[in-house]
Amino acid sequence: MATVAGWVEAVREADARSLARVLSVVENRGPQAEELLRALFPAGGGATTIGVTGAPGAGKSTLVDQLAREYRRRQERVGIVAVDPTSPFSHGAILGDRVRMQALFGDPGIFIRSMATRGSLGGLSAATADACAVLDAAGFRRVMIETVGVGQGEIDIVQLADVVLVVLVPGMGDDVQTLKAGILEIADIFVLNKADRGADRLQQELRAMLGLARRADGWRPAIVQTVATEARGIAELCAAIADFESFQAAEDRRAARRREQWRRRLERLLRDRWYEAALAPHLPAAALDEAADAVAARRSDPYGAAEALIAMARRAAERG
Ligand SMILES: Nc1nc2c(ncn2[C@@H]2O[C@H](COP(=O)(O)OP(=O)(O)OP(=O)(O)O)[C@@H](O)[C@H]2O)c(=O)[nH]1
Ligand SMILES: [Mg+2]
Repeated sequence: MATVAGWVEAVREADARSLARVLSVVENRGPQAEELLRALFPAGGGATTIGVTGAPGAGKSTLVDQLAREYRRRQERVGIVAVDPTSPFSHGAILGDRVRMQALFGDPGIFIRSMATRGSLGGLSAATADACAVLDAAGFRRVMIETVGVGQGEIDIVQLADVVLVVLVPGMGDDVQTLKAGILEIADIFVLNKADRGADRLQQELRAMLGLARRADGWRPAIVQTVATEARGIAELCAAIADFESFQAAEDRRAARRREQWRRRLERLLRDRWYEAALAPHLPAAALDEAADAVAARRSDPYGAAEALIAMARRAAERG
């Protein structure tokens, strides 16, 4: 079955073991991965991709678990991609046990994939996007992505998700003042989890801060309090997600957001491809190292070094 046509068939049938194998092909970036993704692409686009990000330990996995179960109760098929760039060893523990058990014990409406941490964050984010594309093509109507909001992670989720949930926790250094500027802007919905510790003050502060900002699309991010461990606030969170989906459905906002996401991803793809096709083959293996040495020793500056490398590659290409 190790042909692309076979893989495509397996994705259509969406049985867990075949899906896992297909995702490994994609994740390992094997020679068939691109062909496979191209073959699957036309079947995608039907999923609502929900990104869940927040600080380590905020309760993201517990929330994803609860949301998944709520969507299952509503007969929606749920795919979950858990990205954990910080701890490659905790794969078994990434998701809450309940939904994992439900998947293990044969509910074909739930599929869970943990992304291994290999290579760069950039590579990881491409692999995550591709994993979501596979689950989308496999007919999961809700595809949830859990990422820890460190470094670039939370920004990448914006490039991928139709809906972004930012999970905050009261009294965990998540004071609104200390929130990184970027994270306020990416949230379509704020989830104040661990509300059993009292989240009213955080909610007030957040609301005050959001009142000052105005999003380009006019959406006012919802704020929902949850106690994920007790399934409290989950129905409200589903309702908030549905509200945002209705908002996006109007005036083709979702299409506009996706267009913008694809434009950026295409740009990145073009940059990579151009570098690989037009530049890298024409540079001697040592050229980049030598240039890095020179910049580190301050014998040249990075901009000059980049220009020099491009000129070197051009000359080599002209010589054929
Ligand atoms: N008191 C309280 N504890 C919670 C709540 N939600 C989750 N927790 C606990 O917080 C801890 C972390 O929960 P996780 O769901 O693993 O958090 P996470 O954000 O996925 O963590 P990482 O993936 O490691 O970043 C666990 O011990 C949960 O039981 C909540 O609403 N209230
Ligand atoms: Mg987690």
